[in-house]
Amino acid sequence: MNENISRRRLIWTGVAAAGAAGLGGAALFAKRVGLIPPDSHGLLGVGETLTYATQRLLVSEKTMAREFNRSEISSFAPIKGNPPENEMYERLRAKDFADWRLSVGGLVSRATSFSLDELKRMPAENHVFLQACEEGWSFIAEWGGVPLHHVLNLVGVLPQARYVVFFGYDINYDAPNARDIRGKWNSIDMSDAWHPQTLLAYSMNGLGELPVEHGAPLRVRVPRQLGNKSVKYLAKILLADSVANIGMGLGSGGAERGYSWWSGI
Ligand SMILES: Nc1nc2c(c(=O)[nH]1)N[C@H]1C(S)=C(S)[C@@H](COP(=O)(O)O)O[C@H]1N2
Ligand SMILES: [Mo]
Repeated sequence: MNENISRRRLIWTGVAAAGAAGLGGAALFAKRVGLIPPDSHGLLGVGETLTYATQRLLVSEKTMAREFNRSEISSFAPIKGNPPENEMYERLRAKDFADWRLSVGGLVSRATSFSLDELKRMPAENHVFLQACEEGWSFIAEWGGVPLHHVLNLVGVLPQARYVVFFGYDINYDAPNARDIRGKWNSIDMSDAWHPQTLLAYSMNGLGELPVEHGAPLRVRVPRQLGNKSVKYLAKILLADSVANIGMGLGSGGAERGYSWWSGI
């Protein structure tokens, strides 16, 4: 048995034993070993913790999301969320996003901003994934872009980083106080952040660009989570050791509206 597996087994036994002693005990144990999601307080939180801890322990960190053939691409791609209605975005869009930049900062060695051209010159990949919304619909589409891990390596992620947080132009991403941020922001843990299939996508279904409604000029695609993690119209990516001071501190705008932060599929 390799070390990793035996550690997993040990931790899992601990969670199960703590579970037998009461749900609160399981949550406490999960917290000690770093398996606690950000929306884990209150009664609902105990369940959220067990779901997250169970998935993270039982599913290998590098489990691949299913990939489809191009022939399976859906003829219709539903849309959830309107393009940003603000002057800043309109101005960027009017110039085909030539002046748009993605800023990547927080717990990194070199905070950097990237133009769309710079991102397009990085190693590109195409993936055909299913995107499923928490509302019950789904579609298959091809996404082209640069793997998030490539950009993370360029900026140099500091060891304290535990979350990658995504902000789009349809919210107040540059609020002076991060606690005031509201709307469709989201965050993932480092397992999803380093995952080989997590993509910063600037192209859809072979178009060479993203249709505005699907998140132009750049969105993230997190293929092992529901669609809400795949934040569109990206403005800013933040590496953080905690999400407690962002918005209401639950790790995503969705969690503030009663959805689970963890949206594994
Ligand atoms: N910035 C931003 N990102 C977003 C949303 C949004 O409204 N704004 N909607 C989310 C939800 S709930 C889903 S299901 C997917 C939908 O992506 P699509 O419109 O390309 O189908 O985008 C996600 N990313
Ligand atoms: Mo969604």
